[in-house]
Amino acid sequence: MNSFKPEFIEKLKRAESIVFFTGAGVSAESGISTFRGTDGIWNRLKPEELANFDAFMRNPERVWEWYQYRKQIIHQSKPNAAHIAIAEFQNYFNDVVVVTQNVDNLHRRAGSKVIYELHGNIERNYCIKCKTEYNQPDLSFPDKKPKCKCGGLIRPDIVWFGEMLPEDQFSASEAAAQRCDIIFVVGTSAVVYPAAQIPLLAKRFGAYLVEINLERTEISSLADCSLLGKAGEIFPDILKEVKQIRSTEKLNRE
Ligand code: BJW
Ligand code: ZN
Repeated sequence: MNSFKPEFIEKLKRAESIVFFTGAGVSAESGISTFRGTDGIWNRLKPEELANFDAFMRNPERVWEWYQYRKQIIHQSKPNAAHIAIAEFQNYFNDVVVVTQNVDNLHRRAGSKVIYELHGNIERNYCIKCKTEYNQPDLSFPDKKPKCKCGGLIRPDIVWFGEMLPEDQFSASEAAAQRCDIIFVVGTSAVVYPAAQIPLLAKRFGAYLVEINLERTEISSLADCSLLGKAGEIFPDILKEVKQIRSTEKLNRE
C-alpha cells in the first residue's frame, strides 16, 4: 500500500470537485498500447502516415486496416483497476469529471458517468461528405474502404493531427478544469495540444495537481504531488484513503 503525503490527504478531505485528465497510460494495463515511450505504437508506425486526413485520403485502406486492428484489441479489452477506481470516486464526491484523450470507451465501460472525449471515439465513424454517422461498436465493414450511401468515404470519428477538437467537449473540459479542487493527470505524456492545456488551466485556477505516471513528463515540474508507478496499482490505494476519510467523517458525526 502506498503512503501519501499529508498535504495530499488534506486536499482529498476538503475536495468537492475532481477532474481526472487521462491518457493512453491509463489503458496500458488493459493491454492497449500507448503512443509514445518504450512500448508506444509511434515507435513502430509514423503518425504522419496514419493519423492525419491527408494520409487517409492518400491511402484509406491502410488507415482503415490500422483502425480495424486497434478496434479489435479494444473490443477484447476490459477496464482495469484504474478505470474502476476512478469510476468509484463518484460514490464519494458530487462533481467528478473524466476528461480523456483516449478513444477506447473504457472509462464508460467502467461506469464513469461524466466523460468528455477530446480526441473522439473509435466506436463512432462518419461520412466525410454528408456527415452521416455510422456507429457500430464491433464495426465489421464488409469493405476495406467503407463508403456511405452518398458515395463519400467513411472515416473513424478520431481527431487527427491538424484537426480541431470537438468544441463542446473541449469547452466543457475547460469549465471542469476551472472549478475543480483536484486534478489527477494520469498516464499521459502531456505533449499533445490543445488537450494538454486542461491541466495547466486547472492549475492556474488553483487546483491541486496530482500526476500519476510511470515516469516524469512535461507536466511533472508543475505537479503538487507526483506518484510514480502504475495507475492500476496507485488508484485503488488512493480510493482506500478516500473511503477511510469518509468513514471517519461519518463516525465523527455520530
Ligand atoms: C503509464 C502507464 C501505467 C504507461 N500507468 N502511466 C508544435 C508545437 C505544439 C503543437 C503542435 C506543433 N505542431 C503541431 C501541433 C499541434 C498538434 C500537437 O499537439 N502536436 C504535438 C505532438 C507536437 N495538435 C493537433 O494537431 C491537435 N489539433 C489542433 O491543434 O488543432 C488546431 C489546428 C487546426 C488546424 C490547423 C492547425 C491547428 C489535434 C491532436 C490530435 C491528437 N490525436 C491523437 C490520435 C492519434 C490517432 C488515433 O488514436 O487513432 O490522440 S495523437 C495521440 O496522442 C492520441 C492521444 O490521445 C494523444 C496523447 O497521447 P497520450 O495519451 O499522452 O499518450 P502517450 O503515449 O504520449 O503517453 C502515455 C503515457 O502513459 C506515458 O507518459 C507513459 O509513461 C504513461 N504510462 N503506462 C501510468 N500503467
Ligand atoms: Zn455520406
